[in-house]
Amino acid sequence: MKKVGFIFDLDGVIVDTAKYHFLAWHKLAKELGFEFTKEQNELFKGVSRKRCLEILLDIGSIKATQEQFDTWMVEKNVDYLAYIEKMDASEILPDVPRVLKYLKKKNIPIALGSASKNAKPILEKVDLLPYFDSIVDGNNVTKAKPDPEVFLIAAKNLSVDPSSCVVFEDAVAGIQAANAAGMVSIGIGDAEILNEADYNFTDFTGISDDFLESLINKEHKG
Ligand code: B16
Ligand code: MG
Repeated sequence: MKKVGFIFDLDGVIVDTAKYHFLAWHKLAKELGFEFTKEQNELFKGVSRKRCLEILLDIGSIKATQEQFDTWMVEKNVDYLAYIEKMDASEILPDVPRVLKYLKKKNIPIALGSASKNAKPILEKVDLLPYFDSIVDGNNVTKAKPDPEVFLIAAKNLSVDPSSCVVFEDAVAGIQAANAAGMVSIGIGDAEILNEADYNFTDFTGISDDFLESLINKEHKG
């Protein structure tokens, strides 16, 4: 049987850290004198920290010196880290552990492919780190999603051909990155928004063992 690999995004797929990112960005915006809304926070999903700050400053029509920019990047992350400090396994999204356990039992290699530079401590906090054979995150990439780099590095680390990898993603840019890598893309969330995905599910409760089995045995892309 051809070896397959499974790659998971973090925020919006394994845990909902978007709410903590929002609180930290909202606080910074307030300090800078403007409102940042939950709707605007949607634009930040799957986007790097640096790019998020650029968008935030655009929203507030604020011009920053390099020094201010760097200070605000650090400040936002310090606030975000204070929120994730309190995270535990109760914050794992529904049925994610069942899917990870199923794949582990079948000895399927598993990687994380996230834009976050805080991915490892978050997985540690929620007790899921042992499931992952490779962690590829914002510290390992030079190009952000929709560039396929993050998933291609994950495939390489798992020693699996990209066309035999399956990616779970909640962001449009993430689905585009998986498709660009030639991988099977599975959208988690709104199917209308993630309409470029090969398959769509609202969350992992809809992903049956039979479906996982079909992905494991399927002739993949390529
Ligand atoms: P950090 P993902 C992304 O996570 C978030 O969706 C995005 O909102 C955040 O800006 C980005 O990580 C960077 O996070 O500030 O922790 O490095 O969806 O790629 O897992
Ligand atoms: Mg995400």
